[in-house]
Amino acid sequence: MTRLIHAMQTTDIFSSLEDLAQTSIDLPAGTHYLKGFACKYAPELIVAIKKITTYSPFRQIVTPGGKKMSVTMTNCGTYGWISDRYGYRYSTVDPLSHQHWLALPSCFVELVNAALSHEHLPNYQPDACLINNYSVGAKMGLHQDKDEKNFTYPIVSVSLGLPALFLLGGLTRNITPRRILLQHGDIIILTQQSRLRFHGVLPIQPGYHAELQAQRINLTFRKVT
Ligand code: MD3
Ligand code: FE
Repeated sequence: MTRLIHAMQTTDIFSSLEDLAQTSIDLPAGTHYLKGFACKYAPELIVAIKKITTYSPFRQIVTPGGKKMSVTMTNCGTYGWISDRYGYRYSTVDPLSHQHWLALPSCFVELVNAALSHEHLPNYQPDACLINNYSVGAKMGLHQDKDEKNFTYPIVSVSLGLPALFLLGGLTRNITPRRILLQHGDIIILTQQSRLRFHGVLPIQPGYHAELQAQRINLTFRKVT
């Protein structure tokens, strides 16, 4: 019932039918899609994000190839994901401030643990949270997440604000990705056979969200070490 109401309130470019279909679509093994799971946590998450971005502001990332990403990023937790001309890596220190990242807020940890429990997945304590900020038009090209030491820990992703079409590909780049609509409050968990899938995000379409205005924020939780 909650899902239906959620879908009917959708006033973006995606049709309610496509949205409803995706709540029952069969996802590949190791992909868990929790529609709207984080909605009730969102106000608290957004307050915490404001505190984190005041301390470590969103910044544009340069890839080792010298290209600027359209997504701006920051981090909290023991490890933050960073990139510069020397490559991608995790660092305990914010390269802008030379200070450690802020600790994971308790509401972040509680949400991750609630989502993992809901899916009957083993609990773990994330040591990294990458916070991606998408303005209208921002996108993320197909890539794999391979900078972590142990791929047996799931990645938990929380979407807030404007919707996005998420691309979930295969274990090689040549496989046509499927498109999954990620809306405010949706959680996707990637584990086992899906952990190393290629994935990306199509350009964010113009829109307005009551809590985040013309912005999409994605929280990605990981265990790095
Ligand atoms: C599928 N972020 O930060 S989150 C990233 O919406 C990243 O900001 C996207 O890809 C975003 O690296 C997607 C969902 C996600 C995260 C990790 C994955 C999907 C994944 C790892 C393997 C397969
Ligand atoms: Fe990724």
